Amino acid sequence: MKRLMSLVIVILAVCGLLGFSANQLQQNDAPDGGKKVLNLYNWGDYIDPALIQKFERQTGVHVNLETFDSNEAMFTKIQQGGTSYDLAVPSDYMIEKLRSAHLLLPLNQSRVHGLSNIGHAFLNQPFDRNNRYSIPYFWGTLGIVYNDKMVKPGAVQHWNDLWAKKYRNQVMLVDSARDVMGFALASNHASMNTTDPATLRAAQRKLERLSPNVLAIVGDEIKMYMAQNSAALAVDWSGDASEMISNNAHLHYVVPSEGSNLWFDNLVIPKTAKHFDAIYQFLNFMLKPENAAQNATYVGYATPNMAAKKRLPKRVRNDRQFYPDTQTMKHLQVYKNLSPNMVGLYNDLYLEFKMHH
Ligand code: N2P
Repeated sequence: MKRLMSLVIVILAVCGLLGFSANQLQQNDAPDGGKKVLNLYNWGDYIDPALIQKFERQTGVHVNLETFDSNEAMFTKIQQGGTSYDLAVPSDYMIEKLRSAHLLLPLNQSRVHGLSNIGHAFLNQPFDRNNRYSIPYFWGTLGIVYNDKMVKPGAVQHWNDLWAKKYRNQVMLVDSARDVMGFALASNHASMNTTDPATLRAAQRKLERLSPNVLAIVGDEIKMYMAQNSAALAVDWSGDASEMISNNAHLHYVVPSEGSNLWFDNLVIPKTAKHFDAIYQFLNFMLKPENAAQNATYVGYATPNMAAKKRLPKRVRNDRQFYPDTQTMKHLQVYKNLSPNMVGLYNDLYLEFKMHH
């Protein structure tokens, strides 16, 4: 009986061990029922679908792509933890916020190959020193798109120009609290990172006065509307502008000289990540110059990958609108990670404007 008992114990122990190592395997390689997968959480229209297919063919990893349209929406989803994303693409200030909320895993630097392709200016940034958590993906600015069928070239140079009476129902805005509050602040020559409630309220009141000119506040559809000549003006990000321009030669992009936002979107590993082999395969795939160049050509945003940039046509890589020089970059402002109270105020004021509109 005693022998039988010990046999049972040994069998149970072996089963336990097997179960445990299967679990371990799942954590490291996550076969997910034999299928290798990568759960990618990205902005809409922010990766060439052909590249995803190429990655899947090369690695046998199936990519599940889910998209978001604002940093704030992405943060909430990651915080809720309902979906285990393996990689996400937040901007600068949001990387800091995710990190301080303990929602990111540090990178295993020894598994990352090709970081030397990234330009120095994009590494070791204040929002992530030594790139402990993030790998640069794209970067860009916020600015004004105008259609020369309706706006005289040179007539729109400053944020304040958007308020001109003649543009009634002619302005489209990209739906992003920080960016809309941001350009209203910049139009008042205030910091886009202000934490002064009175300054913020003044910017909000000014936005209310823009309402008669605002035709719509929209997401990625903004590119389609502008390409179809549906509005004279739009406030949007540089790469969206470049995509629109490639579809409609009447469109142009201006970054107001009194100030605008400069942003950096980086790949990070959310805490809930599971598929580590796939994660590093994907990071290394995207760091390859030929892949980063193909992606930049498709999405229209500026690549921080210098080896990839060299492969782009001269007219693209020398285009100062989409690759501003360091001098211009100095006049631009990177968003700071503000306190939850401040973020709340920015959002409330923005929602008030949206509601009245
Ligand atoms: C792409 C959105 C670009 C992200 N649709 C701007 N940070």
